[in-house]
Amino acid sequence: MKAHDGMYIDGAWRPAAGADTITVLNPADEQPVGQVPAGTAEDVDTAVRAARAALLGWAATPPAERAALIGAVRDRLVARKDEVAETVTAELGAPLPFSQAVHAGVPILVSGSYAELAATHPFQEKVGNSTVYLEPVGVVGAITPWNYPLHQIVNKVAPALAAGCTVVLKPAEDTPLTAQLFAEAVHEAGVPAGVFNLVTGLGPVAGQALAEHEGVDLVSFTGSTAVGKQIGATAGAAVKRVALELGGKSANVILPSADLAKAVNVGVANVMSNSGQTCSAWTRMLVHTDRYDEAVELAAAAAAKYGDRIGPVVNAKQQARVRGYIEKGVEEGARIVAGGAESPKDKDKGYYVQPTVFADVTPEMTIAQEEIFGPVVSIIRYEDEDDALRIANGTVYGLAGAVWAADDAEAVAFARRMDTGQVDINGGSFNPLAPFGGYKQSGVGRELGAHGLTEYLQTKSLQF
Ligand code: TXE
Repeated sequence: MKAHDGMYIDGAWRPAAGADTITVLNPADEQPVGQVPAGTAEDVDTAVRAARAALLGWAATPPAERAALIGAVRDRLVARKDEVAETVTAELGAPLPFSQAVHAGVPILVSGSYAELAATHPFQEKVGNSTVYLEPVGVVGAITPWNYPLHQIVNKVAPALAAGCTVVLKPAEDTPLTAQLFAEAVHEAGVPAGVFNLVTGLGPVAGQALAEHEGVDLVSFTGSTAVGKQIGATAGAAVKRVALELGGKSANVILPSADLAKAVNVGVANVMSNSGQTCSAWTRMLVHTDRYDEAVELAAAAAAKYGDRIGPVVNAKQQARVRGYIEKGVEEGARIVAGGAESPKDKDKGYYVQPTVFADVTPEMTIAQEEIFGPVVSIIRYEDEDDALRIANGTVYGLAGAVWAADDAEAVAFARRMDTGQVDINGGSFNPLAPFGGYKQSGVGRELGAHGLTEYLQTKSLQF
């Protein structure tokens, strides 16, 4: 894989301040696929200064021009779609068709939506005798995870640029090659120097330096709840804006009137997708006691079909973590009906985990409370709707979820009582304009659509 040995700062690839590097491994065969520089606080400082210097000019650029440049970035992603997919597959291990459709396809949709929104969003409004201007927050420090390497970047960079902010991105150390490809796309699109900057590096070094930098006005972070809390505390102490997209433990609530087979099959597919490394994954399947056994059987059969179709998890640490949760589930009395903690039989290399389904899971078990971030479904029994609601809302998280019922109205009535930011009704389908983000400890702020753009704006009102 092609890799740059520098940082993309102020419109050019520049040597890193230090000599340390990060070797990127392909999780499917554990072989190196590239090497990137491990940035330091000095690199972060250079990048933030470049972003600050570019801010006034970019903020003053008419929204239509900003929109055209975001559209040009999108066009470069379209032109290089195969390369994006191959790069994500190399560093995340995702099967190529999934990388094509989702890892490359979705960011194209999202950047396209921001090209349109940047041109049409009302950056000014009249309120009585006042004019309210929606102005860019300033320099954005974006810190992204590896699970959707390009999607997570575009979710932050596209609305930030649409708003008139400039950006310093610190991508995950597991997937920096996709971030370098994105920087190339930004460069080829003709986005002015300093508007977008990339510093690759380790979280506690480059990430922390970015989150703590005085020249950063807003930190937008997606990742673990533990690091999110730390970043939130740092931002709070500095009275700095922060957006946090953290973990989830979403409930897939199958009401008694639902088409059970469909709800179970789509539910299992939802968790197995991306090897379970999706923050919004419906990892808890809630089924009425009368249909519980039937659901368990259907889920076990569905998971078995995924055996050789899912990719590995991202790294050895994540593999050990997911296996640890599977072992914990057994220890606490849940029953494995598909998969298990052992490596899949046909894989002697790569960080693979078997698609796993647990039955007899009770709401307080560790596997029903903590984010596993692997291909593991926990099936929980409920007695009636109130019980289902209590279980659905009974974790510290509230990111996403699903409700299935014979008609949408019944599902909607239940969804309105859930403490969660996004619910798919009878299957749903991805909408790049719908706000995405968490209730409770799943985060602060929203991504996507006009709500996602608003995160990067601050208001100024002039009274007449
Ligand atoms: O996350 P980290 P990890 C969850 C998921 C997963 C767990 C651990 O449950 O199993 O988190 O994953 C940067 N200051 N999610 O360890 O460490 C880091 O370099 C500033 C959910 O990979 O939070 C990377 O760029 N930055 C999730 C980013 O934070 C720091 C997606 C995420 O890494 C930092 C990923 C620090 N001190 C994991 N430490 C989701 N919400 O989608 C690390 N980073």
